Amino acid sequence: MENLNKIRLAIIGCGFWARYQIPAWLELEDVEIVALYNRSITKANKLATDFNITTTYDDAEKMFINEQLDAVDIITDVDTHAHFVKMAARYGIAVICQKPMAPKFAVAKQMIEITLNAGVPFFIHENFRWQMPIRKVKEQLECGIIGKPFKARVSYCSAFPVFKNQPFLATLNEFILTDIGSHVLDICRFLFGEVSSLYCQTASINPGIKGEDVANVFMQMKTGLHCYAEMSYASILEKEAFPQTFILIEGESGSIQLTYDFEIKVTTRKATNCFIATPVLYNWVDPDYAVVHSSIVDCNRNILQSLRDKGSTETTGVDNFETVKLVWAAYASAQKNKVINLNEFYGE
Ligand code: 89Y
Repeated sequence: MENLNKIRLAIIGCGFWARYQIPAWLELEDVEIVALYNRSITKANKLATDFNITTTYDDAEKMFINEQLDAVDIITDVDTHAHFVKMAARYGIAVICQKPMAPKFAVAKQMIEITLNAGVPFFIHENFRWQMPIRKVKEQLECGIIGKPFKARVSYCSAFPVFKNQPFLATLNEFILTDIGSHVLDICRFLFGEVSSLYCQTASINPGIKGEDVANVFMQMKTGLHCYAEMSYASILEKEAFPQTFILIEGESGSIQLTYDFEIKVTTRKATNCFIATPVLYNWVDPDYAVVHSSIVDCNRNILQSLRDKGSTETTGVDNFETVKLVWAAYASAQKNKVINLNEFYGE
């Protein structure tokens, strides 16, 4: 018998990420995927068959008209996010959208305004902060064992050929700060709070792509903590670690390090304690992306809490807009070779 209490969800976009986003939703009991949209119906039909979903569309308007929906999950390339967010707002349907929110700052701002004015709940699927090892680092930080943190490094450096699975990324004029910077800078906010100023330098190493593939961002957080976020897809290293983020936090009484293969080391003057924060390995994850794919479930669960009126969501559009601001302040800093004071830059 159909469970009428299930959240009725439609998926917009059937590309690379939908293949993981869908099984991640299906890990949660009270969600039903009622329809898939894709501009090419063949792709939608293929995914529908694989996941036993009965209804597909190649016309999104028709889907909004025909289906009784509680929410849509937009999993298209970034340049069409605004189009579908506006459509959902017009139909008064809650909307979840992949990161990065938009290809440009002004478009993201407009998406926030449109959803707020329509009174439509708007969430960003920002999953890196939901990775098990990163949640564990936060727990260690909050338990106070290292005292007040004063300095941190958050590193994401790899040479993994991401353009094979996501060819669209190679065509972006602004690449690494929008694609991975959205995640890495969000992790910095998640761990250390908001930023007061930043300085960034970028570089383009891979001649086969349009945008920059290296970015180094130095931030002063509002707490006074110094945070260095480094990201690169041009780093040919002894040990390829894609898609792991490494973290080192130094505090007045010790340090916390997240290193290869999810090992966390907590050091005080007395000792170093190590443990492994292995992500849940669902049977549908691609081993190359395991820690990311696994975090999709926790990110979705947290969004579901709001859809069910049972709690709040960390990655709302409004919250994620603070990350969007960091991305575009970083580009401005790199372009002008200047330190950007966030409040002054955004006239706040
Ligand atoms: O698009 C990116 C993401 O969200 O995680 C890794 C990725 O697939 C390539 O940088």
